[in-house]
Amino acid sequence: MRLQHFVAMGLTGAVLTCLGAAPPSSGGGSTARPQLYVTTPGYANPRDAVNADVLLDRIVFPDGVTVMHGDFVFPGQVLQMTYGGPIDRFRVQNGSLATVGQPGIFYIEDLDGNGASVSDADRLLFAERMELAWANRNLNNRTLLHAQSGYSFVVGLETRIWDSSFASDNRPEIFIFEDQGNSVMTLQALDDDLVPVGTPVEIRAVDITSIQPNKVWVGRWGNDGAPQSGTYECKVASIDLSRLGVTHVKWLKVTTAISGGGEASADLKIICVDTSPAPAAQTMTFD
Ligand SMILES: [Ca+2]
Ligand SMILES: [Ca+2]
Ligand SMILES: [Ca+2]
Ligand SMILES: [Ca+2]
Repeated sequence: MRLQHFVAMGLTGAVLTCLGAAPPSSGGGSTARPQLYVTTPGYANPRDAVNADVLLDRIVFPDGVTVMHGDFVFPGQVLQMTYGGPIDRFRVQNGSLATVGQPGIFYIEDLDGNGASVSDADRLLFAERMELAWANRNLNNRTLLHAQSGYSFVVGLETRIWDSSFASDNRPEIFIFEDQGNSVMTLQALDDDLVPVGTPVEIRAVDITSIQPNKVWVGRWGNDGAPQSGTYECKVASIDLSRLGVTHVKWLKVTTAISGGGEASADLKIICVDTSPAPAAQTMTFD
């Protein structure tokens, strides 16, 4: 037993060294935020890229741990889509000059071929559109809702993610990008049977803040996809899994609110990371 324990501790140390991490720290700095860097290929001024690619490149945590885009965990499935709002208001979108993600504007009501109303088929097809838009790191490729209405869905991540520390910590795992940071939504972890587990977390405008160290801007397009003047600031909510009351998660339910001040309708992109030691090693650490 003693030998097994020794081996397990050695493994934990090896994994942390591999990540280039200092040992997990519980000390101070709970307000320190990750730094999120974007690239805008072909555009020296990032604000000129708002009809093209605004690519999340890397996330640098306060302790120096860096996750490059190749290690991001994207949503892989969208299930149980609900939307009962008006037509001409809810869409998946991307810049017309985008090379990452399909360019253009896709309204939910149009997907079944009958643009007069939103059908069950529309909701299913829109969920597939969301999967495509969220499977990449282009922050322009996102959902947008222009109505005082709500929607909900279950999102399945490509892979299960584990908390970097089972206590509250400064390496959040879930990043929710939202235009202007003026929306309200509830995030709920689900188990593999899609049953709620842990604690629901309400994300309010105060939780959705400017990206650091530099603000990030995304595009505005009219109903026909034509660029509109100005830009939206892309803000982010960063959620440590401890806030959701779980140590790992693959399935999440997101429910956007229909009121809450400002433009309550949520414009979303979700990207996750996993900076944890191997799950078995982390479990051993807690023995
Ligand atoms: Ca329709
Ligand atoms: Ca964490
Ligand atoms: Ca944690
Ligand atoms: Ca918004």
